[in-house]
Amino acid sequence: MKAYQKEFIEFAIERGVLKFGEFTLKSGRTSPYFFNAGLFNQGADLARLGRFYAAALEDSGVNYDVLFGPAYKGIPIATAAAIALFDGYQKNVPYCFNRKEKKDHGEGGNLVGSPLQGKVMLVDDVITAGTAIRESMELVHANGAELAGVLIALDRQEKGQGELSAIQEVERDYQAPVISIVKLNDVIQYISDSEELAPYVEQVTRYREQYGVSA
Ligand code: OMP
Repeated sequence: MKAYQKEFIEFAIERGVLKFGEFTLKSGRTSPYFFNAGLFNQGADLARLGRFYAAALEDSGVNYDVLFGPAYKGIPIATAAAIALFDGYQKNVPYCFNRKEKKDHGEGGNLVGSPLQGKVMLVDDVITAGTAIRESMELVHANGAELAGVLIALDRQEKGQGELSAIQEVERDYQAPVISIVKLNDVIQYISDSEELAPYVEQVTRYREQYGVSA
């Protein structure tokens, strides 16, 4: 685990974003941990969050033309990442986002910001079963753009519809990498090393045995 990844887990725990207990997921699975990116809800959080996304993106070496933040949670994340790429790496990257409600007056359409074209880096919070990503892909394709990659905070490393992880399915179906700041394996390593959180290791490991993938 790299230093920025450990710092990110610490940051998420400190802000109550990464929690341990019992949670029901969108997929119906009962999970011993949950990542609620909505609790990064202050200016300082957003500034730090943007720097972590930018670091993971730079670390990946993947090329892209535009950042796309799907409504709603992807919007502040893509915005913060674009600012951090400029501040930290002198990269002036175009970004755009969609509105969920289609506008029928003014400029029309449901995209805001830079045109959604070329190689798109889709920026979001978490992928579990991949449903949210598939919805966004319809927009990317409808605009004649292609997917450069998907950038998320946490890869839960869970099975999707079959034996592959939702992320492996996305990579297979769209031929593009999924980049994450941290993965479940990093979280397990982190809590194993923490006196306070070590009691959760067993439940989280059991969950990984039931729903996880090895890769
Ligand atoms: P999928 O659309 O199944 O990939 O799930 C992604 C969504 O699940 C996220 O956008 C959240 O709404 C929600 N989620 C989290 O935010 N954090 C988690 O740790 C787990 C989930 C989830 O419900 O699976």
